[in-house]
Amino acid sequence: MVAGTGQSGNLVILSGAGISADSGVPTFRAADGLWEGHRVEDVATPEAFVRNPELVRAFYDARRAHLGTVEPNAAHLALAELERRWDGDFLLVTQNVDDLHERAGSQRLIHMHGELNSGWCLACDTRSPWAGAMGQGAACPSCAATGTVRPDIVWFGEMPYEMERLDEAVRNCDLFVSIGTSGAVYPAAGFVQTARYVGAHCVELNLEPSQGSIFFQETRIGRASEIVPAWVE
Ligand code: BV8
Repeated sequence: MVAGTGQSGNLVILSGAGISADSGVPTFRAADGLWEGHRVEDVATPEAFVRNPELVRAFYDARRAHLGTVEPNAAHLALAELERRWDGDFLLVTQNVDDLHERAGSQRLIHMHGELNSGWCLACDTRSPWAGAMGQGAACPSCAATGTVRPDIVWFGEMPYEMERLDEAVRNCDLFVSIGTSGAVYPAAGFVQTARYVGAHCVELNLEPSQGSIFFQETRIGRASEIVPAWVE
């Protein structure tokens, strides 16, 4: 039983890198925001892609390849179970670009920052499932053009996916739960303020207080793989 709120009402859950940490996926902070000496902000921007497409493709190729070596953890599985038995509206929005939520069975899921397992062809503007390396000018599965596919990732300065749907869900939620995020990146970090504004009960489950902790009526500190299943019970 979800502590204190039963199984109904409109629930929005926001997840960040911390929920995948116990599966062995590095968080941005754990990596000190660095990847092979590059600041994440320097490789996760459209400008970086124009400047050095092969470096940026390699950054995501490495992370996509790593996905094949990790599994969903108890936190991902607990959220999929909660979705199956929730009576009201349920939406899981993740900032993560890994596929661990869907592999755990989550269905009502939005990847607001895109997905490692997707490629976006700038020649035909088509998004396609993507496995393996994208570097060295791989061909677009739709139009066969080469060297035109970019990672289907929302970079800094780019508009996150499904913002209208996300804004609507947060404005109509009774319960807002944030899991494993530092609250460093907007607009995701601002969702809790909107939830508070509309009178939702806001819960934070994280390894440490986040930048937005003051907006939550309830904060539980611990590893997601331990405190998320306990909270879902
Ligand atoms: C936008 C994909 C507007 C990439 C990501 C200048 C120019 C343009 C925009 C801005 C600007 N200045 C500021 C902005 C806004 C900017 C922003 O917020 N910047 C920050 C740095 C200040 N935001 C944007 O640019 C966004 N777009 O604003 O567009 C716009 C408007 C109109 C038209 C066009 C555009 C887009 C942001 C999306 C960037 N892409 N991801 C990739 O993954 O490679 S963000 C990326 O970093 C992640 O997705 C995630 O969102 C963020 C990291 O956050 P977390 O997930 O929280 O991860 P982090 O490591 O920080 O924290 C992990 C937490 O887990 C910690 O608290 C830790 O304690 C905890 N933890 C660790 N282990 C565990 C644990 N918890 C539990 N259990 C554990 N075991």
